[in-house]
Amino acid sequence: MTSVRLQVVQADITTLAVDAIVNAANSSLLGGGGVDGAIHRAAGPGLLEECKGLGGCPTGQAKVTGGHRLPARFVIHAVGPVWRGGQQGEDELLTSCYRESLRLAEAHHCQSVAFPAISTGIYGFPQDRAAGIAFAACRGWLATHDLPRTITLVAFDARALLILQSALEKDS
Ligand code: AR6
Repeated sequence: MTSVRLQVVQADITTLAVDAIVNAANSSLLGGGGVDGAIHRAAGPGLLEECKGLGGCPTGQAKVTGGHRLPARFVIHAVGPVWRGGQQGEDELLTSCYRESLRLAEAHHCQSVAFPAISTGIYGFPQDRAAGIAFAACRGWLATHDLPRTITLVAFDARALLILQSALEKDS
């Protein structure tokens, strides 16, 4: 039964006491605005110091650091695609972000992981399309893997929550 392993909440992801939170990073991994800025502010300067040693990350891939001052033990920094109209491999790259993040979560024995809506802010990916991709990628993973046990998709505001809830209903 995968349904209880996948949930939607409205929250500031930096407050969640899960094993790993995912960051919607850019390929420098050196911080930015949106959820990336919020995570770096909440984690403190040690996170940037650790990120400096990672050598960046290509789009569609992810790298892991400690959580520093966050309640989460790990931060998985995933680099989503910039939306360029949908014909530049954006869907596949976004799917890859989720799968690579889950692969890292599993490798670090994470029981619980929380994702923001990667690429749907500054990178301009349409929110409903991104929600469908997120659910498909997470369900596909959960069907064949025991870890992480639970995945939380985090909506930052009420509109994002409605979009994720309607994608969850369509998908289940
Ligand atoms: N908790 C949960 N979700 C959040 C939070 C938060 N504290 N803050 C924002 N969101 P974005 P992107 C939501 O723009 O589109 C950065 O500069 C937000 O409402 O953070 O992947 C990076 O360095 C939206 O739904 O990420 C990159 O340069 C979602 O998180 C670039 O932005 C993603 O929005 C990445 O752009």
